[in-house]
Amino acid sequence: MATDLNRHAIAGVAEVVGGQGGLPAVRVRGAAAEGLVYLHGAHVAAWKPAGMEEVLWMSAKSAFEPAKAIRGGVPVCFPWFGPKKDAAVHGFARVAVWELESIRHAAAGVTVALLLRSNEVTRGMWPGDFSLRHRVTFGAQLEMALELTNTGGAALTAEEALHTYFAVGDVRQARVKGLAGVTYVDKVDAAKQKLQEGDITITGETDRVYLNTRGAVVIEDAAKRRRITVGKENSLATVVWNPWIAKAKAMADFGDDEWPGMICVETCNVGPHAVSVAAGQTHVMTARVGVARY
Ligand code: TA6
Repeated sequence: MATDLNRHAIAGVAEVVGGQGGLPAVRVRGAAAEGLVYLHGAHVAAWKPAGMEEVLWMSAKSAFEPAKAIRGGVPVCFPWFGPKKDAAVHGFARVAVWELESIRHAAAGVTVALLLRSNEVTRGMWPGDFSLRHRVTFGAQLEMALELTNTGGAALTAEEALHTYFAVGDVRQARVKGLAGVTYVDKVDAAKQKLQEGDITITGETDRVYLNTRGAVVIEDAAKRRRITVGKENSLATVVWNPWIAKAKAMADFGDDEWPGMICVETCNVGPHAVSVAAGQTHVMTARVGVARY
């Protein structure tokens, strides 16, 4: 399979390889960055800008199996977010096999485009007719554009999230800046709505959906002395998550001692911000990640 897909390869820059579990993935080794994205779930699993350490976190316990989501990197959550009766948590997109549409090499970096289209299987789980393109550019920045086109005859409404796991030296020393004054749903306190005062610090299980926020967020990682900036376009919600001790222990694909090394900052349109797309229209949600030492 990888050899057939290598018609898209760019010599010395991008090739399709057998990744973990034998799952096909595009490995990028560009001048500006290295990266890896699986066709399974269009799942970005690595991004390492030149001269920097890896920015994305991956669990050493992650499964790499067709029916399971990869733990870490950037799960694509669509067309729903969170649990759903008799269906996969966070939707079916992250456990589907996406088509490799193209690989392009330009000044900004190497862009890999993957495509998921509705079919009778997806319609059995969710009625929308759609094409979903995940356009990932591995460069000095990591840019991820999720392009949702309504290919049906009626409006559709969907939730979507780029559920990004960032690597930090110690989450207990990290701060998340940029959400002060924003209202959030606290999912570890009966979904109460609260107001964020100052920077976010992680002192226990943290699972918050920040509402009506378009701004960039900065993860200040004191342990690694680096700042990760997460900018976005056409996204009205940002989720911040760390499972802490008990929840990490409860997940088979998450090492008991891994939780201090990660934090999720998720670019999304979920809950009241689910996106509605008219027939024939396209909505593009973009996340743009940068990293710098300080
Ligand atoms: O985005 C945070 C969250 O919704 C948490 O509630 C937690 O469930 C996390 O996603 C991971 O979900 P997953 O299905 O990947 O284990």
